[in-house]
Amino acid sequence: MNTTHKPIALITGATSGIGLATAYKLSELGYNLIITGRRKDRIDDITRQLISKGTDVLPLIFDVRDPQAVAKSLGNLPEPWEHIEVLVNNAGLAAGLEPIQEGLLDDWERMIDTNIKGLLYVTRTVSPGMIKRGKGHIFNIGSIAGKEVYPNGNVYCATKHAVDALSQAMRIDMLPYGIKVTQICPGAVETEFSLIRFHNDRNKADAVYKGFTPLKGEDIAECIASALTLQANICINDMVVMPVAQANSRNFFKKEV
Ligand code: NDP
Ligand code: 8X3
Repeated sequence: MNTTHKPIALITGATSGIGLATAYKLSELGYNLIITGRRKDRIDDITRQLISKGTDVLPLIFDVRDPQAVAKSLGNLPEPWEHIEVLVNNAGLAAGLEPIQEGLLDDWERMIDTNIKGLLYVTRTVSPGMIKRGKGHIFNIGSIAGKEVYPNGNVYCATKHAVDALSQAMRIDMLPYGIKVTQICPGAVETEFSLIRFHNDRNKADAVYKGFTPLKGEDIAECIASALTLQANICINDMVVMPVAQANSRNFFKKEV
């Protein structure tokens, strides 16, 4: 229930990693939160914790790949939850790391449907309210994989290049309404990302972060907060954020482990 007159932020994929850290950061900044994800147990637990910090929370369980579920969950929000000022399009994943000729169709569908179509469904539902109120800030979580391609990154890189293109495009569309669009493009962030990419192979996932200090979800939440708290006349369009030990998607400085 939203009982206080705090601004409202919606974060997709708040059950883990970057989305979870962003929920806590925006709670600290004084936002009431709509948090989403598919794992109800986690959403319930996070909701309890945020409420104990004085944040009002509307927890919503749905799959961003399902346009009907997105419309049902976000299309008719009760007052005052419909007054979303900040949208963080974060829900996303990589599945698989194979050359194109060996890729699994199911992995491809999941990435395309979540990273591109899910982001579109949510934005299509939420942005008209921002336009009506003449106020809003949309964050799209892209990736260094949306700026470069790397071996076997094929479809994941394509989805994040699409996020890059959509961020530029929606910035143009939102221009007359004063709505900011910021794309955040992280390098390696240690979350559940690699575990999902490698289909729950813990050894492969852990190996990704060996020999250097990756970013944490909290680091990306700080970047979102820094763009969000600038003066009204400033918009950070694009932020590429790397661990110090990572120059680009392929060049890491790793210590022997
Ligand atoms: P996590 O796997 O830790 O978190 C992913 C979040 O997305 C979870 O909350 C998950 O919730 C949600 N999600 C995934 N699929 C769906 C779906 N179909 N419907 C609804 N929610 C979904 O990964 P990260 O925090 O690392 O990833 C967040 C974003 O950051 C992604 O877009 C990713 O591509 C991007 N990114 C990550 C980087 C990294 O190195 N970690 C680097 C660059 C970008 P649930 O399972 O409960 O539905
Ligand atoms: C996640 C970072 O380099 O694994 O988007 O694609 S990377």
